[in-house]
Amino acid sequence: MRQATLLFLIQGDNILLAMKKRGFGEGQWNGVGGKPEKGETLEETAIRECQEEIEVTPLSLKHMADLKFYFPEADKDWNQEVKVYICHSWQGDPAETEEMAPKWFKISDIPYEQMWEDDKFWLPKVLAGKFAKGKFHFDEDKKLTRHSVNAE
Ligand code: 6U4
Repeated sequence: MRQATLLFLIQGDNILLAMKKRGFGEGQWNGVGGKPEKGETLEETAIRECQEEIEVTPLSLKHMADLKFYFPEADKDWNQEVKVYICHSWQGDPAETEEMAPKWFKISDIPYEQMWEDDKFWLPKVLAGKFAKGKFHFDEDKKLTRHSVNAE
């Protein structure tokens, strides 16, 4: 299964989400991230994708979740195992790029209805400081059909 990263900047009671302007998850708010390049560790991927997508360089990463996403059309290579990181210190100010448009939200006001449907099941746990492990199955319309989440 292919691997990918997802990273959220956190500042006090605020979380940085970014609107995906193209590609997988287009039109939804999410963290920043993507697939590793050859020879890269996943932490390096998380840092590079953050630089590329919102022009911010993370200075510290905390690994907070391991999520597996399954889609029915295996040939499309959408199935992925995603490592989620949060970041409390970084260099640079979030800026819009071709791929993503960043925006700060109150943690109490996260727009779950405009995000991947799985997010509401695991992101609150991560934001409460728990490490989450989850499996999520989607149908052809990218609707969630079943899931399981463990958090400790
Ligand atoms: P490229 O090759 O850059 O065009 P792109 O279509 O931008 O690919 P990719 O694979 O780089 O997408 O990144 C997908 C991003 O979406 C990763 O950060 C992981 C994240 N992601 C995938 N499925 C998700 C899901 N169900 N819930 C979620 N994030 C998901 O919150």
